[in-house]
Amino acid sequence: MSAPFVTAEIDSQPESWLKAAALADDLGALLPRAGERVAVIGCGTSWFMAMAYAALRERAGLGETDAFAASEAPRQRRYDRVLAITRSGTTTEVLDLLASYRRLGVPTTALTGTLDTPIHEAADEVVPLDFADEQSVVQTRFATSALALLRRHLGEDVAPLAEDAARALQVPVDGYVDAEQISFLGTGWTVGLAHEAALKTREAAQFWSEAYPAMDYRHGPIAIAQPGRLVWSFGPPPTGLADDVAATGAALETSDLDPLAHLVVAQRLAVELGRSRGLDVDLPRHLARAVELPTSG
Ligand code: F1P
Repeated sequence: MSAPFVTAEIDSQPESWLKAAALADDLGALLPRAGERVAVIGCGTSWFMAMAYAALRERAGLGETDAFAASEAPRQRRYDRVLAITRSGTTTEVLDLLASYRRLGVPTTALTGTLDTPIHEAADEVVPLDFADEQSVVQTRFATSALALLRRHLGEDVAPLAEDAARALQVPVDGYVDAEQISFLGTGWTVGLAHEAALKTREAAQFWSEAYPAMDYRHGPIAIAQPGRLVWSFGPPPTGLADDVAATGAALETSDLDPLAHLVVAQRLAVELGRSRGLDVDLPRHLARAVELPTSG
């Protein structure tokens, strides 16, 4: 079996994050300004990056920031700005929602992986991350590069994150390939990463995974934990959770890497799980590069 596209795309993330950070320095004026009330929207992976950024921006004290799946965003709210994340630039729900906000007079900015797609008309401002676009249907590099760009815009230094991503490419994942199930957990901005990691294993490997805010895991989902299953924490687990997981017999994965780099490890595990099942990890069943729906008119 030849190496899938997604493997090269995962491996290129350290470099791609640095390029994204440089773009934030160049085009930062197009991104949400301090104090603006912002909604961040996307679908699938892009929605999960929106969740992560919204929590980080609000934590940084830069303004109220909501995140929505594009299909669920409240179309009547007069946000100061709407930020859309879409690799393809053609996702129907995103284009549709931006048209609604245009009618309301809400300014919009899009982060996209393409140069010549409908998003360039649908959004008022576009930040193109075409260097991070991908051949695999399964998103990895575009999503994490978009988040690296946004973290840079929040004032973070991306160089140490890129170094962590390079370390993440060396972490062995074969020890987890036999896991029967994984519950991914996060806190604050890493809840979005947990959802993204779980989506990766479902897309690339048809693997049973779930995702929760770490503090909510004890409110029911822990009933799934047992020997042979794995609990994966993005960021340190809340007090007492490691003991609670140990008591179930499930294994617990934690890391001292930046959580975005820890997501790179989860991406690699998703690919290994898919390959161990003989799947085409670049082209999951029932999925296309973008969901383009007939418009209701
Ligand atoms: C987002 C998305 C992906 C998903 C699939 C279909 O598209 O939902 O998250 O993995 O490939 O598209 P986009 O709006 O970011 O292009």
